[in-house]
Amino acid sequence: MTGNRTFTMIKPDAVENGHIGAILEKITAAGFKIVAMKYTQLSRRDAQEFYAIHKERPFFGELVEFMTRGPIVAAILEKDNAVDDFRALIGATNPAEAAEGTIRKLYATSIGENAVHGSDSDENAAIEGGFHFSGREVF
Ligand code: RTP
Ligand code: MG
Repeated sequence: MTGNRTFTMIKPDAVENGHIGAILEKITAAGFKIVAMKYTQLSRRDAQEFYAIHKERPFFGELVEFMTRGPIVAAILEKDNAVDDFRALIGATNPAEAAEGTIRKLYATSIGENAVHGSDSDENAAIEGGFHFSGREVF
């Protein structure tokens, strides 16, 4: 059992393809409560910092280009076991390997452009939420 919050982004591909509403519906139908949310666009510096853990990976440049090319929806979600349950809801990084009914299976187009982000640990959920939201923006 992990903590009760996770952080997500609806990535630029899913925003461009008109999937914000459907993805938020899946998230709330799965029992997550939205405790913070904003429509925003990452700067190059934001994306480089957010994905710093991947900076040596061959896809890092592509990832920064992708994540900055248009607006995203950023949100903090609350539910028991939030991190693990949300990663189950979004499915595998590569949509071709994602389980039926998962958000990536339904809305992602490729391993790079995979519709949504989900924190991978309680510690990162707190860091990532703090990166996007001040205390006054979390309810
Ligand atoms: P995320 O952090 O976005 O929730 O995704 P994840 O944990 O499932 O995957 P991660 O390994 O953390 O990778 C972060 C993001 O980098 C892009 N990526 N591209 N071209 C590639 O081979 C590749 N591999 C990863 C994806 O946008 C992935 O979500
Ligand atoms: Mg990750």
